[in-house]
Amino acid sequence: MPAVQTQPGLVRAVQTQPGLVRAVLLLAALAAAVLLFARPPPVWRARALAYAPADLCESRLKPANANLTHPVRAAFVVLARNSELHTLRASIRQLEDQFNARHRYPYVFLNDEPFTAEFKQAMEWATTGDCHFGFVPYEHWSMPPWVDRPRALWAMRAMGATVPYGGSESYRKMCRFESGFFYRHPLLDEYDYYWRVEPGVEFTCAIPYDPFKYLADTGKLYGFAISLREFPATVRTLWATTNAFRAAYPEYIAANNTLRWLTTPGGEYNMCHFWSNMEIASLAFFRSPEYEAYFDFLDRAGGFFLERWGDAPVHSLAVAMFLRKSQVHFFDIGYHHPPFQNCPTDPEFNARHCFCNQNRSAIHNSDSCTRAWLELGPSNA
Ligand SMILES: Nc1nc2c(ncn2[C@@H]2O[C@H](COP(=O)(O)OP(=O)(O)OP(=O)(O)O)[C@@H](O)[C@H]2O)c(=O)[nH]1
Ligand SMILES: [Mg+2]
Repeated sequence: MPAVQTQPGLVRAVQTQPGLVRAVLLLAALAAAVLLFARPPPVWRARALAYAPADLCESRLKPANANLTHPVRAAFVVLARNSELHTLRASIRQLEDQFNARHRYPYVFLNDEPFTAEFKQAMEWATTGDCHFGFVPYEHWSMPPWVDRPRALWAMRAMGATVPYGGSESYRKMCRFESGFFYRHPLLDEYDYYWRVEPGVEFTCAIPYDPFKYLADTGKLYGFAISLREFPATVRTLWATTNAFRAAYPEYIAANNTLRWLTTPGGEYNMCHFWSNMEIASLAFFRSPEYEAYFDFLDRAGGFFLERWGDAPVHSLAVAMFLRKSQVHFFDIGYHHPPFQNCPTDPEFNARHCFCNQNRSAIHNSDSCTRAWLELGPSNA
């Protein structure tokens, strides 16, 4: 029959040998299902891999620290690449000599790739505190699926070399991680305070007291050494998004907040931020419902990738919204993250305990916001 001859081959086959074809189709469907669930897309796979026990804690505890108890549950937190071993070791040697050899606070090292045995051994030897090495899971180190990736790549190309790391996707992943995920890493669960340390920084004075204990004793929640102004191109819509957050969650904004420190007379963001590469802070602050709601709100807006929102302005805006001035402390310690530094103001302390030049301190720079912070005065404390 002509009608049968013009039918597509599959239909014809179903009609002539229905049992066989149905079996083949069933097998194909089964194979597709197996493939789909055995090889889920990257985010799902990462969730299964996240925090594999072997990555969590590979440290051998230093025998001398077996019975050591600290006044505060605190740790240094270092995000670093294996390739930064030598610059990091130099920073840690200074931190140990100026402070930690007398306290032996532990270290948590985090990386989006597994640390090498060489890196771990070098850190164990450079430090007096116990070392813990952690892996950052994929979902904490990636562009989230709701961000328009072609638009983000276009934005990166457009920003390119106009600002530092303007064209870098990995820098954006780092900023997102330092904004919203470092404090959720299970290796930090046993700590209440953290001190962020980066490869290549210098500690240029003795630190004759315990900054962790200082925060705990005074009830302060956030400490910084340097403040600066952000590159406006990196945060074009951060202030508008923050204002949208404030409108959505008015109950989270502290009555006597310090938003006035980072706003212009016209009510815009003045770009001031605490330089987050050196912050000593309460982890409870970051784990609070208000901070997490703020980070999630920003993350949904996509600005970590569609622009280049830095963790420093994000932390600072959160501090300004959620804390009172009396809960924030300027640590006048000797600290150098090129190209800026803080060198203590007290001349005698400086002469006795430092190798920095006070004239070079960032506080004298017109881009510093530290004087403005100190001059906010106790009125809203
Ligand atoms: N594991 C890992 N760590 C990174 C990566 N990118 C940056 N970091 C770490 O994140 C922190 C901030 O990165 P930096 O390159 O120092 O960024 P920055 O302080 O804004 O700029 P510079 O210090 O001037 O380069 C440092 O502790 C780096 O070691 C990365 O791709 N992988
Ligand atoms: Mg740095």
